[in-house]
Amino acid sequence: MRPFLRRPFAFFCAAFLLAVPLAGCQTAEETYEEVADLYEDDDYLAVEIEDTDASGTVTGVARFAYDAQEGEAYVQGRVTGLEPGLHGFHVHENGSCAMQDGTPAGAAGGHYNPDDTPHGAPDDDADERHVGDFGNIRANDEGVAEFSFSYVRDETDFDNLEDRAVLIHGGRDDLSSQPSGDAGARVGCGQMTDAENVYDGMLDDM
Ligand SMILES: [Cu+2]
Repeated sequence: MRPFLRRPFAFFCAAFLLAVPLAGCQTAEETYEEVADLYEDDDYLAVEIEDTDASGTVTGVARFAYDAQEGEAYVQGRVTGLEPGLHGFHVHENGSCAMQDGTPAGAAGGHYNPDDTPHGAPDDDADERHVGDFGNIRANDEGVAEFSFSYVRDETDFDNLEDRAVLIHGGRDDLSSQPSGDAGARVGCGQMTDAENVYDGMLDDM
């Protein structure tokens, strides 16, 4: 499954369901239910995103579930207080958002990259991207990013995301520059934890 296909298609179908009898929508609705199931119990990871410079502008929540059937990590989230446009979105090595050497969230370290592979796009082959590469999220004109996507990940790699930091950057990840996509400052950060530690109820309607 490629990013941004699964859920937006369900939205599309919902919007047109009343006007046009679309035979293909049955499948999309089933897929929607499948994804919702991933978040039914607390057996997934979640993160509360906070501003790294304590200005209080960037806040949000994201959750990561593993779809064993598809072999994919499924991600949903909502982050506000961003500049409009694309923002690099990664899992970094260390579960700390502390300032280090004058760098906000510097203590998070580099991208989570257990296999010592180059930085890449999140849907690149495993030897051409970091486990922590989740690409970009897009903020609208109001600075709100709502996202829902999935990427192929090994289940062990997924489990190892726990207790690491989820970072949102001020700029766009170009998905190729080494070692981290030239995505700019670390503007939002949070520690990946058990879902039961994070209130993510606002994502249930996504
Ligand atoms: Cu990053």
